[in-house]
Amino acid sequence: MFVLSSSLARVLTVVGTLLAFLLPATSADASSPLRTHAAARGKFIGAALATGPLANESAYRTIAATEFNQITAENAMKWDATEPNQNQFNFSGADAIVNFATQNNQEVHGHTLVWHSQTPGWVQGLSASAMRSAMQNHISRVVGRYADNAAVVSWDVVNEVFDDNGGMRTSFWYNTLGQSFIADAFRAARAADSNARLCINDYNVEGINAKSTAMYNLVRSLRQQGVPVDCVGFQGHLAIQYGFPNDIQQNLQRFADLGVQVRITELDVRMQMPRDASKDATQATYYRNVVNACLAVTACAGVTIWGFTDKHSWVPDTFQGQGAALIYDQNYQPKPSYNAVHDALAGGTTTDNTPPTTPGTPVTGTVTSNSASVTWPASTDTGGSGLAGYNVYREQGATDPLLGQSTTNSITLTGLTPNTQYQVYVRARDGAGNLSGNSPTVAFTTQSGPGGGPCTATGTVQNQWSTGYVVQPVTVTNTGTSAISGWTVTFTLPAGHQLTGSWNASVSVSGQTVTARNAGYNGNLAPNASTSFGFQVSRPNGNTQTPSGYTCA
Ligand code: 9MR
Repeated sequence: MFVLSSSLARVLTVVGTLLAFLLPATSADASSPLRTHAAARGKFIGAALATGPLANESAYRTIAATEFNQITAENAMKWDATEPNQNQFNFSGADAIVNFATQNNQEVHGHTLVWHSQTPGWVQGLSASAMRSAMQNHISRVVGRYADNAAVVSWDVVNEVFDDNGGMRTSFWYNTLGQSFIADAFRAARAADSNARLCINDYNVEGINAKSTAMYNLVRSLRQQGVPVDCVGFQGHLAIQYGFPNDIQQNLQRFADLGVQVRITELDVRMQMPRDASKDATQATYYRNVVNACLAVTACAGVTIWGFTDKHSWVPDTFQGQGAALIYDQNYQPKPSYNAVHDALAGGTTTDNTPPTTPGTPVTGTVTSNSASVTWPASTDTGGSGLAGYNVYREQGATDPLLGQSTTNSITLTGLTPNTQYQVYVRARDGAGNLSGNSPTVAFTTQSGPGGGPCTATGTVQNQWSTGYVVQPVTVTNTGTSAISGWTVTFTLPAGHQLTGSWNASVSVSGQTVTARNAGYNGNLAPNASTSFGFQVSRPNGNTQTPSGYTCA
């Protein structure tokens, strides 16, 4: 009888798993999730997961399962979680992550075995020989637990062993054991799992600099000594205010040329809050560039994002005033950075010709003399580039002016003309510039405002007799290029003349100066439009003078 050796069985299982996630279940199209596109390119796209939201939030689980084919435990496999007291192991969180990944056909990267942070005090106080034994025991137990698990394929064996200048970090590991703890840790991991890919991981090593060069020299030297370093992890905690490491591809390639696998292990791109469209766009470019760098390097296995939703991210807790570092917002809506990752993985070969759905009927909120808030049922976009925002137009016949743009399904329109009726409608636009159909319109009228504008007034004497006269019409014309919503005409009565009546205006007299303001119904004048009012005056018998000095404002 032919019996598979356990290690051969394991290899076959691993191969099967790899094929399952590398081969797309369906061919990728614009609406496919990230993992489908990544698999089609032979890469993984991953996310670090936290056990709390994984247990408690279905939106978190759904996106984690749907979009990613690789998972890293954000905290659950660290020493303080797995061995809080010496030889008392707790794998509840780690198992939850591994089980989730197994159910969803995802590979797991173990993070992390030997680190200066999140390591219990009992380890830090040990003597050199006890610390070395404790480290080897920890690695053996943690790696050993998942050695036969097909989902768990790689480990961060040592994490962040360099300082930022390229020297060795003077951690308790280094201070107690010297640099030898690194090689010992890799050997212990290999002994615990002969198949897992063993990585060294660090931050600020994405570009070519003193720290990444120190890492490069260490990896080369360890491999020359036969230490089983298979892989280098570049964390990728970036910030848009500090610039992009433009030599990232070149850097990945120089490590690849040492014969190791490379991977982006903890990508996030933070910004100074608050978010805005321009920062989002810069962030999206950073994400796109990182993914493209990995795609361009054959030995780059994939990209893991450090979380996926801004709802759960380490950034705001660590960097005051910064955040929004991930590809979904707090409400699990994909951001421009999601589209950037998606489009990069899709190879830019997908062209989005599908416009978003037409927005629903808008409704108005607060309307003032020069502003109006408008809200509408949102659109969706399935074309791949994602919903970018909305344009709000005024219905005006042949060419409808654009009144404003919004990235959300509401807007406060400003700069409106007082006492004016507007009919507005909304069109959604996607990241590729496709515009949806027009929503139904909503009508509103702005309130009366102070009005005013360039205008002229001319009075015509219609009828006169020896003791009086009628001026009709006093023609008021809007001579400006925009509508006005009110006017004030002043003129002077000759000495001894008295106003005895007026119509179509609200008139007051001070000395011989008459001030006529528009009535409620004739204040609005479009450019070049006119209206009129009239008045009657009595004068001394035989006086033939009439008013003069008509001015309009
Ligand atoms: O995201 C992790 C956060 O929840 C923890 O509080 C923190 C503790 O140090 O570790 C964070 O993850 C780190 C990762 O393990 C190693 N590289 C840097 C990550 C961000 O600090």
